[in-house]
Amino acid sequence: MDFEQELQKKTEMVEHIIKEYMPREAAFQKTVLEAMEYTMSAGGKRIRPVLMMSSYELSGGRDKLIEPFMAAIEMIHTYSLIHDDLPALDNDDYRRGRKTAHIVYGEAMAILAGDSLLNYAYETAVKAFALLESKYAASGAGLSDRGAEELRNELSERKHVEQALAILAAKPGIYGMIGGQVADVELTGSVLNEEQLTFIYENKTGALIEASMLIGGILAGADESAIEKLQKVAYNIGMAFQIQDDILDETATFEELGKPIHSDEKNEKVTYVTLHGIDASKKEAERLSKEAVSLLNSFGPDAEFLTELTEYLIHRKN
Ligand code: GRG
Repeated sequence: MDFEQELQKKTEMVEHIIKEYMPREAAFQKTVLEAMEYTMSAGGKRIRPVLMMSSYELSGGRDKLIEPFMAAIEMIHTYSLIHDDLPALDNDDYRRGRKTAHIVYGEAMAILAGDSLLNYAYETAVKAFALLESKYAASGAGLSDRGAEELRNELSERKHVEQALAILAAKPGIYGMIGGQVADVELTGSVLNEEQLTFIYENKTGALIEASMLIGGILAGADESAIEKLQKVAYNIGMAFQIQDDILDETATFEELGKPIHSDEKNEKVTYVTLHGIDASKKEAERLSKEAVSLLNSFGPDAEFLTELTEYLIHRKN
């Protein structure tokens, strides 16, 4: 497998799916749709939907049921970036190589665009039920003619969608991403201990990565032990991803990142890098990533893409 080619193919599929699911019709709310589209279409690595699709495929998933969830997780991630850049939070002027939403559309509209993306993510994800309905309606027969096995399959797939929705609701919330962000905001400027830093990373960054991989596994019908392994892999990827983000904030250029560098220093943020230095941070990202790879190896050769993606993420330059 040519990893770079496969990543590009998957990222293009994600772009296509996002386009398909973004809202189009607008009356007097036209400006907020433009602001949503502005930040969504600015690119970004699309790591969360790629991770979701890859863990779905690894778990044997083969149909379109995953697609509304892939679009939804990127909408939630993009909302978090729009809000994170606001003057009340990081007050950043650039993101994904463009002026941030509040610079272009004003603060009020950027807040509303973030809110709208969060809300629309759920409007999008519930479309998975409609996909299921047409899948089973297309299989032909009326209710009375349907075999017990087909009914069981439909019920089981509905259950998976419900479980995936519960994760999509919980992980971005107070026991996930927002919880981490609250601690990050409140503890900014103070010297963090290891427990506080871990809490922030697990939640602020890790929660959406975990949600992505869990939803992939659940929608494909993976068993409990596979789901448990996927969760551990996602945990390690999330922690390593944030440490690499900290490293890049110190070592990359504005052009590479498409957003300001040294923003942690500007915002007086204590990070893994400020606590342990660059070398130790690189070692920790390697360690977390190796652990994830060894868990992925237990899935066999089908995990090749995810394995390479895990390694790629800690060596990325943006
Ligand atoms: C509700 C006011 C309010 C704020 C919430 C929850 C939140 C804002 C922000 C937290 C999320 C955050 C910015 C976490 C950092 C995670 C991280 C490393 C983001 C960058 O992700 P990439 O590198 O970005 O995947 P691209 O642009 O590639 O998608």
